[in-house]
Amino acid sequence: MTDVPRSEITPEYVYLNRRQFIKGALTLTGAALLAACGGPAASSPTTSTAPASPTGGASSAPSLNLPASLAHPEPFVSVKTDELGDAIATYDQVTNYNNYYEFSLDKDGPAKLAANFKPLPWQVEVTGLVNKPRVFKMDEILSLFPQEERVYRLRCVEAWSFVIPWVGFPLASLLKLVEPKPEAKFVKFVGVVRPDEMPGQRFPMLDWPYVEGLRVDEAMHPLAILATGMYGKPLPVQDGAPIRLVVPWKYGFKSIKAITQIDLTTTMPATTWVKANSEEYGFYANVNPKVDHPRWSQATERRIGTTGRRPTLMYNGYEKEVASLYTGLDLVKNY
Ligand SMILES: Nc1nc2c(c(=O)[nH]1)N[C@H]1C(S)=C(S)[C@@H](COP(=O)(O)O)O[C@H]1N2
Ligand SMILES: [Mo]
Repeated sequence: MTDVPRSEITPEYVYLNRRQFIKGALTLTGAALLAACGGPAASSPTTSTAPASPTGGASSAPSLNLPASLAHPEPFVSVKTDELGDAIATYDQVTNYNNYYEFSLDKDGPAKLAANFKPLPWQVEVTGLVNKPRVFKMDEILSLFPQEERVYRLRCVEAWSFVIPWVGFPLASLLKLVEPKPEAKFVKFVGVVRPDEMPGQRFPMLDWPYVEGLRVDEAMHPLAILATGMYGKPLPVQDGAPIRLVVPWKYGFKSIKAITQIDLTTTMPATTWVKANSEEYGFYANVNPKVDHPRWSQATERRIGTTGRRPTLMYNGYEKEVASLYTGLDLVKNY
């Protein structure tokens, strides 16, 4: 698989998901839909019917042809480390040590409670200051935006971290499709509210739904992705199924899970952790070893699965890529 560009590989789960969606559609509406969908595509999920990429043109349209090397239930990930040489965490580590207060305050709580949550069907509504407001169903998201793997560090504000192989697509691709108006300055993300399926939401430990936000220029940065998978599989419920934000240069709480709405606004959104405690959590939340949390140092961190502590990197190691977003900004005031 070394001669196949990674961006052209369809992860196993994208293939499996489409097959599931197609199977579901057939169950619902039978042969009529098969005809309406154009026959071969509906009956053979290995034939590509995906439209051209909204950003890259026809040449980067996703292919549904599953490479033989991926025709097995193994992780999509083909590298073992991040670009700094640090090991990717194991799937077990990443799926059993989570922050997801809709479920539980315990790190192993979300994994234990995940089975009651139904990530499909799902849709993401894009509203506010855009020329083309739109509701994206999950299968549309998977076919409109070529899915690619991104190996990123995730650094929680609590000073622990993981290296995670996400699968997803640039948030910018979706935003370009809906065409933000010039007056849009912020992007607000809204999480799901399902107290029946998420026991933590039966208690007001946070103000539900979970809300996060970015400036539009941050949201358009190519490192910011919407993740639909990890380790070449669909996102597990405890990691934000079926779709979550990943902004690798910011503390983990910015990377909101289970997104149902994306709203473009002129004013800075009131985000969950700022509302909960604005002394301790700011809107920017850029990883910064020199700006401590009021109750602990941010100079070092614990990489889960390893011993000892390691220095925290400015912008979580993505300084070269993102520092220019913050030229002239006082990083102490704008924590
Ligand atoms: N909806 C929602 N998103 C959330 C959270 C949450 O409680 N609810 N926790 C955040 C925090 S604090 C972190 S560190 C990351 C953890 O992501 P992971 O569990 O996939 O490692 O998710 C973030 N996204
Ligand atoms: Mo976090």
